[in-house]
Amino acid sequence: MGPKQFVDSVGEFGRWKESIAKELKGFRLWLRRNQLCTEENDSRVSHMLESLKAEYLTIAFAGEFSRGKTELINAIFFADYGQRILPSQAGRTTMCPTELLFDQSSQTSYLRLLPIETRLQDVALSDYRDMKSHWVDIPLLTHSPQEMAQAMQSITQTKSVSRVDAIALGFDAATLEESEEAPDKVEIPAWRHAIVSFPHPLLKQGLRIIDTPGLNALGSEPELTFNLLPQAQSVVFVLAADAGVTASDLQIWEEHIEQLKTRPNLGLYAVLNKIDALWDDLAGRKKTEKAINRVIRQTARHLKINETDVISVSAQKALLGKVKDDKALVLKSQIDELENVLSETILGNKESLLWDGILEQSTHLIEDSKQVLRSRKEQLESQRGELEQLQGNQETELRELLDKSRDTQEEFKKRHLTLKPSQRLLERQTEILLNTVSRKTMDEMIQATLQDLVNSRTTVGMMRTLKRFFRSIEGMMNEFCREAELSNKMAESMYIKFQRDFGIELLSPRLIQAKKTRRELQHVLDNASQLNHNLILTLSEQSVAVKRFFTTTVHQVSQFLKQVRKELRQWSIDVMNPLAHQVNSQKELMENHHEELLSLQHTDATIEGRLKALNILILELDTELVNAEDSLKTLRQSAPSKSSENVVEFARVRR
Ligand SMILES: Nc1nc2c(ncn2[C@@H]2O[C@H](COP(=O)(O)OP(=O)(O)OP(=O)(O)O)[C@@H](O)[C@H]2O)c(=O)[nH]1
Ligand SMILES: [Mg+2]
Repeated sequence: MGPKQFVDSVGEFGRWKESIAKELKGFRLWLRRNQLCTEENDSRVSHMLESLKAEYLTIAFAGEFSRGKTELINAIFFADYGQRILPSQAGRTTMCPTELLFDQSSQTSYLRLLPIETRLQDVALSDYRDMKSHWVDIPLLTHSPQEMAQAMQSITQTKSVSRVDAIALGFDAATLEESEEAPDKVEIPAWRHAIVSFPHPLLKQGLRIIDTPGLNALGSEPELTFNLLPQAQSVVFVLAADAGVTASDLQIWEEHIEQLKTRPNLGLYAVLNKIDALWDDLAGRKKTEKAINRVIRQTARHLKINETDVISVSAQKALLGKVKDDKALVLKSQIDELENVLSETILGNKESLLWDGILEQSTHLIEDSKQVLRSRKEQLESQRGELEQLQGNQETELRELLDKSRDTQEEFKKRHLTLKPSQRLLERQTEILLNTVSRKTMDEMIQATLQDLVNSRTTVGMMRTLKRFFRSIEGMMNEFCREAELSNKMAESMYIKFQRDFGIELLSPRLIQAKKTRRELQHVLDNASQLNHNLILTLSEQSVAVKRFFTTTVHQVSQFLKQVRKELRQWSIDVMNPLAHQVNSQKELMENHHEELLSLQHTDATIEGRLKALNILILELDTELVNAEDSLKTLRQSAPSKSSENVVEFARVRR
């Protein structure tokens, strides 16, 4: 129990990933051994291996300012440094969203800051990630906690600008604070986003922590609500026990957090921090407990969640207790419960998400490969059958057999040619399908909308334009579904024709799940509408709000479609591949066999010799089929451990 628990489960996650990687690498060797490691197969395995490496486990902290988000992060993750690493103090402290992670591609630790002025550009936050030149890098000296903490102070930096400039940058006029230096200026955060990379053991295992500032930071950076929070495995909404649920807590909850409840695989928790404010040594333990429970009940009622989803804790005492090694204080802070819940949901969800993707892909790959081997075996058996019949009268029959083998090869070549047109047809259909969701289609929609946005003078007009934009996306998806259905039909009939013409069994082709794609995009749009609604409510400068919202939505949809196009291209390869593999494999066997027959005629090689060789080949194939089956079985058995099944159960109860 205790802090070790979290470290342990993250470590387990790392080991689990390693064991899957090992199995996949073994399978790649199997593919090579059986001449099945085509470029596509090889890149699929590599892709799976990479996805294992890159996956982050993300916990995001959100809530009004001064509730203790940053203190909680210090207590859970950085107590070992013996001091506060992230700046946490009374009043507004964290000024920009801060990501803590371990960047494998960087040799050194860093604090990377994105200037607030980048908000003036119509570039989404996530696109800035790859543009290093826009960020300011501060090296981190990780051996010295003091210097680390010192560097982190940048996260609290602000600057003075005019009110007009602040509004143009997307800040809400109502919440702007007057600058102390000049009365006509206001104080705004100096940075838009911060990324901290350093080799903390948990971060090295793939954990990513997101700290967000309070005070409407979520409102002025739509991408946070839209992108960063929903991607997390756990979102922790922090409240303070001494304040209870205030109006501004509730506003943040309703506008940015509550909607996450519907997201599958996301653990959402309310944390009631600062319970030490309710500790009352004079009144005794029982009374204190009662007081805490009362606040928990109120919190649950206000947020409309279960009482069991409210976790009470004292971040400050937890940090103090850990630093001073005061076990009783750590226990009293109740930090253990929060750590347990986080480690269980976050790891369980991540494992199963990652797992679904890998299991699906590797099952395809293994089943396809097995099918090729099975056909190979069939052909070898039929060759063996023919040779066995031959064993009596060699001469004449051998000649007949040679003629037959030549004919079969000719026939095979001819059939192969007839396959081309239907392949080309499917390729063309894939192009048409890709076109329905192309960048160009999207660009045209964006341009039209932008034009209308500029022309419309009222918010109502702008909203109407946005609605039209949403409708045109729906239209695009309908078209996409129609074409996808056609593509699926073509793939199916191509497979049927192939099996009939070649007499080779195939697994049924993978189909495009167009309806699922449409549903997913709808989800993206629903979230967007919700956000739009909230933005219009919060930001006083509505034209700025609408424009920012539009940029973010467009970015989301574009990213989504990019992924769809990528999947479609993969689909087309996946559908064609088995045919090519089968044809090549059969062709090679036929040629081989023909040569062997020729050598029976001209050399002193014997039928018995050839039969023996065939038998060995068949046996080898049997072994390799068993090996493939074993690979698949091992992979299936590596499914997220029992503990994560409990987590699913647990999460269901908690919701
Ligand atoms: N008594 C008490 N004070 C706490 C506790 N946790 C945090 N605080 C104090 O509350 C103040 C605010 O804490 P922060 O961690 O900076 O709060 P935050 O939510 O990160 O605030 P912003 O960064 O401004 O959004 C600090 O002075 C902390 O020391 C706690 O459990 N008990
Ligand atoms: Mg903070």
